[in-house]
Amino acid sequence: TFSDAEKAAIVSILGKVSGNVNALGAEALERMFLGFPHTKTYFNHLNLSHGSTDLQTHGGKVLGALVEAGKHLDNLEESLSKLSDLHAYNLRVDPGNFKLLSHCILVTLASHLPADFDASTHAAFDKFIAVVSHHLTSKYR
Ligand code: ZNH
Repeated sequence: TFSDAEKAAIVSILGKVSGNVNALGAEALERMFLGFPHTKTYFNHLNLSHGSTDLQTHGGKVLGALVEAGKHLDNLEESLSKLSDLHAYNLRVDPGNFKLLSHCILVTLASHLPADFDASTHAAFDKFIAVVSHHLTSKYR
């Protein structure tokens, strides 16, 4: 659970992300695919080259899901339940990959919003992505 200060920091960052989810999401994915090439194996059916529509669309879905999650900070488990089913039962993404994508999202947002990413905002946003990732990987058997 999040403190009031953490909630304020998370909501503030997401407010600045929400108008630009495709581009920021594509950048985060591109950082993941370049830094950790094995993560590309889940996306054989997409065009992962720089600037592709697929990268923009999928990146927008991932960051859009975070923006949506930010509206349910007191109720993340339930609000992420469908997405959790998808990742656990259908996509079967190795849970270790969530740490890699989380890192790349954090770096992307920090580099685009440098004035916002003081240490406490960094910590709050890192915690937020970790909690989301926890819920998305909680149904694996
Ligand atoms: Zn994921 C999908 C989110 C992580 C892989 N995803 C997805 C979607 C979303 C997401 C929203 C869409 C769904 C629908 O359509 O319905 N993810 C997410 C988030 C996260 C994630 C939020 C964190 C934080 N994923 C992840 C990882 C991976 C993945 C880590 C690997 C590496 N996903 C995926 C896939 C898919 C998805 C493969 C499918 C795609 C297509 O389109 O096909």
